[in-house]
Amino acid sequence: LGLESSLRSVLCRRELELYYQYQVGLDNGQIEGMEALLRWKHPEFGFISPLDFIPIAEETGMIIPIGDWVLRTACEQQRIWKEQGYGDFRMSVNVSPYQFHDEHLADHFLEIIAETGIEPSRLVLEMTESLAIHNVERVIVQLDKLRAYGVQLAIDDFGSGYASLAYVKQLRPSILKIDRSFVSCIDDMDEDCRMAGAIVALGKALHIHVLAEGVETEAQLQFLKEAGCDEIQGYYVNRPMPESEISQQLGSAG
Ligand code: G
Ligand code: G
Ligand code: MN
Ligand code: NA
Repeated sequence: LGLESSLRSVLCRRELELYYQYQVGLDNGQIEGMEALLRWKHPEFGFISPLDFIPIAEETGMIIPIGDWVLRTACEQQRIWKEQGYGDFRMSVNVSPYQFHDEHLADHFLEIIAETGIEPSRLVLEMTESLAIHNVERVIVQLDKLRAYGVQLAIDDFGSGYASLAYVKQLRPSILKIDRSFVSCIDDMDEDCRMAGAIVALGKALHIHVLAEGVETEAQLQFLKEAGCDEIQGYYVNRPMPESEISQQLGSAG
């Protein structure tokens, strides 16, 4: 209950911050995208993980203003980095299926996109395969509308949840993110690591970009590269970092 009431004032108290993590091309080593990852700096409890407060935000409806804040902040940041000459990489924003309960979500997102000046095709919405998608038809209508403007969809944690191939066919993602459970086991060369290769093959067959998340070792990187995976993201490349640190790195890489 304590968390719930402080979550209500989290935006006006400016306690939320976005961290960013690179998504790097395996063929060129370039930054192709950034994932925006939400952090809550609670004055009393310190950092609270989105795993702990997003479910409360979903139950209380706070996910709507918080989701809007995340989208606006991330899109603005993409435009700023582009203007600074740091690159025109994609910006990935995590969205909750609950946000799609609002049937005007697409129009609303398009407004935010227009206001921030990001090129719609540079925005990727990351959505986890989830049972919370009660009304798939409604989600598809919203996604189709956004897609008409060029906004991309990534299926997050792919392979770990409830996604069937029918779901992939319906939602038409442009990116599949291999769940990190299929990446961490590459080191052991056990059965599970064949899943990563299988998802890459699926992506190739369906012309969907494949990104492996949670890459922590050189061995994982090499395995994924040989499998033909398009991009990686993970501690091996960088930890999620605040805007100031990313800007510093981008500036000195120039
Ligand atoms: O970065 P971290 O490990 O703390 O993220 C934990 C989980 O929280 C991940 O599943 C991630 O997708 C989710 N998450 C991070 N940022 C956001 C956000 O802005 N919105 C939503 N809905 N989920 C997020
Ligand atoms: O579910 P989603 O993919 O949006 O969440 C990404 C989560 O994974 C974030 O919490 C982020 O901090 C975390 N993460 C990013 N890279 C790594 C990694 O290499 N290893 C592990 N264990 N977690 C990672
Ligand atoms: Mn994600
Ligand atoms: Na993920």
